[in-house]
Amino acid sequence: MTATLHAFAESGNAYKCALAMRLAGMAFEVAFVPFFQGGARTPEFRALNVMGEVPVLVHDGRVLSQSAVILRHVARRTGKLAGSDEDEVLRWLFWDNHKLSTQIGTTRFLMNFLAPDKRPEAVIPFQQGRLKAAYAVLNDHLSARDWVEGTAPSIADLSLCGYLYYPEPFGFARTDWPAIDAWLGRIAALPGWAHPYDLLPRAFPAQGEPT
Ligand SMILES: N[C@@H](CCC(=O)N[C@@H](CS)C(=O)NCC(=O)O)C(=O)O
Repeated sequence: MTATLHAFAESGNAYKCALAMRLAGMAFEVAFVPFFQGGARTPEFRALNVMGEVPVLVHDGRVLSQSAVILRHVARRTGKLAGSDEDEVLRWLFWDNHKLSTQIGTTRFLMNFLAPDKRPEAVIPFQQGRLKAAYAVLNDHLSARDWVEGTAPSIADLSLCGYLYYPEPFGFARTDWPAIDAWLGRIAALPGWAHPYDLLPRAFPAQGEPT
């Protein structure tokens, strides 16, 4: 049965799952979640994921949430992108969830998607400071290697890169982090790679684009 990803393009957590399925050649369709209209807070969505979080993957009678769990499911089902050391892959998935993707998601939300009068201005530089330390860790790790784990792209790479292709500002410039920049280029060169805004339906279409 074809998998259904409940998603919207501005979600880096949804993007990393969509990208993994695309690169692994796993067919999926998208159920758009109108997140900014409360689409992850409805009783119907809570019945899928009590956490009220996007993404959710429905596949073969299973309902999976948490991008790391979905990524692992894709790797297991397709036999691709699993990496060579399961513990090391898991280690980076946890680190990404704790120190990178979640922090970027919050910072980018505050800076771009929240009404300016509701923005907690003091929080943003604090978050950006924490993120700078995380970019340094990732940049150091990638300075002597092509991929986060092993010698081929894995779900660890896809989890970590999930928020780093977006155009909205959140305090990250690829040019400041040469090893991250080169690695993002390597991922974007993989056959089938697509930018988040070309892979999933957007909540905020760019000005002038059809909705
Ligand atoms: N650790 C989760 C994070 C998921 C997450 O925070 N998703 C955002 C959208 S990108 C969300 O649904 N946020 C709603 C909330 O925090 O209540 C994952 O990796 O899937």
